[in-house]
Amino acid sequence: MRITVLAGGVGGARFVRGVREEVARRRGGDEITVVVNTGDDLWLAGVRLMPDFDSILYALAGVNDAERGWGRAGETERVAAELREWGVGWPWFTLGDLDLGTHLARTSWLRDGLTPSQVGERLQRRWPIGVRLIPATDTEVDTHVLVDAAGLSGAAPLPGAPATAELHFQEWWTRYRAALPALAFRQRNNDAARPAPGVAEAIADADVVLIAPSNPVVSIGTILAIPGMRDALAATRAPVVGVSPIIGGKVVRGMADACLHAIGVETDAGAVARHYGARGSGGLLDGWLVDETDAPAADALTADGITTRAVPLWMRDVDTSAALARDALDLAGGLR
Ligand code: GDP
Ligand code: FO1
Ligand code: CA
Repeated sequence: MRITVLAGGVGGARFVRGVREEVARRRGGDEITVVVNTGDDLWLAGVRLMPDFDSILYALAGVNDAERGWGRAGETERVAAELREWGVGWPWFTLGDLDLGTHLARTSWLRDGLTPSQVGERLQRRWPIGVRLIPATDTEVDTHVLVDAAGLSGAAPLPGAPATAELHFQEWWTRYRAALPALAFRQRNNDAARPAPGVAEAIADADVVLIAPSNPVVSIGTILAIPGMRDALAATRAPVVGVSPIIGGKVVRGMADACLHAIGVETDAGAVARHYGARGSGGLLDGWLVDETDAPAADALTADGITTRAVPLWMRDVDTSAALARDALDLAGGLR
């Protein structure tokens, strides 16, 4: 069976680890392709970072810092301390020493002329992670956040200065912790973007497409916004099943609530499903998993064309992640 997953960083990594585990327990041999969000990517201190790609790569290789959710286990920060002294990069954004090795390798290969997806292939050669990771696009579409300029740190705005400002998503999140209300999210250069080689094929040829419980706006939304992506998802014969990142009206971690608020969607498992939409009416989803605490939403969603089941959604360890993957695959199996 060919399983294609759309995913962001931490929620994506936990879910994909579960899919890999569930496939191995069944019988193995299934092909898992993960289309990874690239909206969080950035240039910093002369190197290219791909945070969601690296989060999944490190987690599947078992070399991630599980507590923090990003970067490497056993990390040191000697280079970051030097960069701060030089005033290079962002003082609130730490590039760990081991992690910097990845960014230097990636940047070096990009400068040799490789595309981000080719670089991604090379990075995966180091560890036998058992799945294929592909950045959603090879075009740089870094997400920027439009905010009210009055909320920014620093001097008071000059008379006549623009009332709004655009920050890189990473500045909005790591510097301001999403406390500045987002007026809009913009992916620079998105019109010129196309799905990376292999992405449209992985969707078209899939037996099942899974939408990880990732941020619906800046992870999944960013993938879906790439021209050609929605058409590929609409055309596939595979059922498309999503998992809610919202449990009991709350995010499990991260800033999805602030992102959803910015686009006028309630932080609620049913509201996220309706935002994605039923495939039968031009949307994304055939099936949707909500947590047992959100079971009351299931019947109405099913009636609206999104077959919804309530199952335990907390991914506490590899067993609970695998159980969630099994529930998603079972739901998809019933929809095929
Ligand atoms: P990011 O790129 O690191 O922000 O990670 P993703 O976009 O892949 O996922 C972020 C989302 O994962 C957040 O909205 C969380 O609510 C969700 N999430 C994290 N852990 C869990 C979990 O155990 N279960 C579910 N259902 N969602 C989770
Ligand atoms: N998140 C932080 O909150 N602070 C950091 O200093 C930080 C550094 C960092 C470096 C490399 C990397 O791949 C990710 C890093 N992150 C950091 C995580 C990242 O900002 C976001 O959590 C994700 O992009 C959101 O998905
Ligand atoms: Ca992310």
